Amino acid sequence: MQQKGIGITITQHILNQQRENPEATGAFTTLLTELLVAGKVISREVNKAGLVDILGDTGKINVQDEEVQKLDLFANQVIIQRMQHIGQLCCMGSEEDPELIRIPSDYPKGNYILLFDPLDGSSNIDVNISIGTIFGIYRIKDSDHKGNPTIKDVLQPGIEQVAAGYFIYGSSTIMVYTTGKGTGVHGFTLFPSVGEFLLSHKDIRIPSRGKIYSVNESYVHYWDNKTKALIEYFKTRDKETSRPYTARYVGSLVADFHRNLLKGGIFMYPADQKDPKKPTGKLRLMVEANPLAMVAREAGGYASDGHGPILDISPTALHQRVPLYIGSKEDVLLAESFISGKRS
Ligand code: P6P
Repeated sequence: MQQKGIGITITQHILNQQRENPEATGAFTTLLTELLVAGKVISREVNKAGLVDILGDTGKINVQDEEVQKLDLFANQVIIQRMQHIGQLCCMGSEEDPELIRIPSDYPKGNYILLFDPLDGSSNIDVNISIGTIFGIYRIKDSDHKGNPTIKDVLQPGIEQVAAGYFIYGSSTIMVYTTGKGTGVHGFTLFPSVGEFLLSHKDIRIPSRGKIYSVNESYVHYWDNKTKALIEYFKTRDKETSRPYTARYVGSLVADFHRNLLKGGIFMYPADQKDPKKPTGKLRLMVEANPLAMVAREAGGYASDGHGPILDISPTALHQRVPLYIGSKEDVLLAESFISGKRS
């Protein structure tokens, strides 16, 4: 009887994509392959966090004024140290670092820019809720700058990403990514016994409309009336439009996004008056919204700041925050109609 294969590894999938891309030089393949190693190392530490004393905070505060958990720091270091020596990047940007991360002078530079949130949802680390790594990859526009890139080289609209995706460290570790241009969104599950990510979710398509809404409703008194009306809409009984929706909110963006990507639904982090320093909400454009917006769009969904596509926003700062409505296209367009005032 023929031995059942282990299926397609992500490495094979990336090489297949490279073969289909005539101008591919293998640089991108090298980049993604090394990112996979970083994901495996982080996955191992996340999964044994309960056993090893790396829980709890470091006492440090990051650029977002958030307590840095030891695993945050570890994940950040793993990605930086693994990715800086492969000769494919000219710089990096991390949610944990206020400034651009330069490639040390003794390492070769490349034409790609990696922006990432090393461990999103970190407040859930010690309660064993799924957390994740989010990444977006750009190509520097002027390769003459790759020796000394500036923030201007990095602040590109999300539509310019050449790839984007995330690792979700949960009951299993799954890597979901897309290289855009209609290549689809694919998910690969890590088989620790094999040490490989194997294709488990081929060509993910998000339902055009869902039945799930995800938002932290404890902030209702910090929202404006349009936002309140939108959330009320999802809670209102209406047989014709299959409402109310079901509320699901984990408090870990990658976990909430991944569930809605597979099942359909909308995740919302509206602008709020909770923190005067963050009037446009908590989530970051460059390392959270843009990568997930590319995945959503490539899977047939949509991501908006409430007025237009996330991917069209011209960034003004590495850590700028943005309201985020992301998921099933019809649900996000409806959210946009409420927030932009076209509908009440
Ligand atoms: P709140 C985690 O800290 C995070 O950045 C996202 O993963 C998550 O969606 C959001 O914050 C939760 O924020 O304000 O609802 O606790």
